[in-house]
Amino acid sequence: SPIGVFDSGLGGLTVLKALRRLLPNENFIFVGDCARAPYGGRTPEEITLFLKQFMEYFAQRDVKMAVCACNTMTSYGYPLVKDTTPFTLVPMNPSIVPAVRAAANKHIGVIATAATINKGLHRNTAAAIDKNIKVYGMPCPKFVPLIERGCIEGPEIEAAVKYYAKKFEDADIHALILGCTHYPIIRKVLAKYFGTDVALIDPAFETAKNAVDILRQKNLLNTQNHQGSLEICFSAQQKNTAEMAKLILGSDIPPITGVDLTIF
Ligand code: DGN
Repeated sequence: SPIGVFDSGLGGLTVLKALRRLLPNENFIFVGDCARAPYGGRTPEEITLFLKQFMEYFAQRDVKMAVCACNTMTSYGYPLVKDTTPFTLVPMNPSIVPAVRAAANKHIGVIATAATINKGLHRNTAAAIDKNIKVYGMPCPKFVPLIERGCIEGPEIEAAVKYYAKKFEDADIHALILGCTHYPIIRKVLAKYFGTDVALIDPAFETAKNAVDILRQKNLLNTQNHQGSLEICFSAQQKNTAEMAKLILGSDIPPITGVDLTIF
């Protein structure tokens, strides 16, 4: 059976990409809820409801695992539903460990949605690992709407990145966690304004590794030898959606289909 991967929008495709690289034989179903993105400014109740609707959808699709490719839903809905699904639900790994490894002074920046920063996903995980880690969290509400629109280079996104990078000026961070799955899409612009002394950490890799470990432990890895399939569904599409999906995945994509999550 397939593996579901889901996000509020296009961002989760960065996690799908990491998963497909590690698991080329698996069949994936990606669902992006573009109709209701961004989730970052929504209430905990709304975010939890949306996550539950994803769970109903994937239960109906009979997946063996679903990967929550969204830090916002990992922060809010995940703790409430994790033990209620008929399949394994994998949350985003906050990736504090690789960040600390890259930051000798233990000063780590986190950029994410307001919802994720407010919930303290990274701050709490860091405190549990090592009290000396300093986490500087910054909500970046300007990013997701721009990225969803395909505005991933040029003056508008540069101005937004410059604006948030400036807020880190006094923090002396040596690593920056991209705490929203949309942000690796603007990695080049982030690198330009945060500079070469700041390691950019993309949690997609740790998350994909977690998924592989769980599949292995549960003996759920697909042993067939041919290339796995890919299905991509969105609850809404813009003109540039297919183009963006192709750009993010770096490969040809199947025709994109529609999905209505509100019926669940
Ligand atoms: N990509 C999602 C995340 O990782 O938090 C959220 C994007 C959004 O809906 N604001």
